Amino acid sequence: MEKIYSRTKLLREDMVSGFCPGCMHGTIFKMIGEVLEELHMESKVAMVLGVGCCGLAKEYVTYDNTTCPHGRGCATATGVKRANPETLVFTYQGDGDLASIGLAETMSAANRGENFTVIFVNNGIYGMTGGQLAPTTLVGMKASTAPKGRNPKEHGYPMHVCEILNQLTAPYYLERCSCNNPANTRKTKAAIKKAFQNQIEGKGFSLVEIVTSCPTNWGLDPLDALGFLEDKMLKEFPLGVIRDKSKEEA
Ligand SMILES: Cc1ncc(C[n+]2csc(CCOP(=O)(O)OP(=O)(O)O)c2C)c(N)n1
Repeated sequence: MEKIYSRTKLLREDMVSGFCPGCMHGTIFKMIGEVLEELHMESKVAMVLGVGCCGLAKEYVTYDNTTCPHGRGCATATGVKRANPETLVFTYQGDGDLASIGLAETMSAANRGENFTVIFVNNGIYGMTGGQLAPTTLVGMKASTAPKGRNPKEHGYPMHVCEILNQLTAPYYLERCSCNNPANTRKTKAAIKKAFQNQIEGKGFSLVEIVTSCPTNWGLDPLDALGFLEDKMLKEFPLGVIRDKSKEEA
């Protein structure tokens, strides 16, 4: 019989997923592992982890990684990449990490066009610490720090990271994806691969935003959370390529 699928070797075999039902981190780690194998970068990669559920990736992967203080992913990745230009460096960060406490680091690294990749997992909430309001929380969406829902007068509006970074000159590639269905999951994998290839070719800063669900902190079961993601999150955060400088070069 023809073998049509092999599990990526870049995920530990002795670990069982500890993520909540309906969480999409496991799917994303799997795709990252597959892409690294397809690009033959298994031994030439360094992942820089944010703090939060995202940071739990270190428990599951077999490749080099480091965790940095909350929000400092892009600052740390700048150092790792500049010191090791041949290494494929990427950050893996949540919305609280990247867009709240780490906004300055993210903007500054993007503005400098640093040659690394950012995987930005947007679940609209602070996951690990119990569902506090994040910069990406939707208007009206409840959070533990906004029990009546996000009120723009008090909390401002959801922040669109890709669109904000698109105001800068330097970023090379910005795409927003999701893992809500198989077709979009495949597109996410293609976006991650493209972002890594850009880095290998020395093109500069790429960011792939992945809109995901957090059933536990949204207070929904996994299926309802998927419905919320599709009906509400993807309306606020429409999927697609926001910038691709390779198209301008062509
Ligand atoms: C300097 C600092 N401030 C606050 C915290 C507490 N903290 C840990 S994880 C987290 C939120 C993470 O949320 P997010 O980045 O959205 O990631 P997720 O858990 O949703 O993947 C916070 C505030 C910390 N560890 N360090």
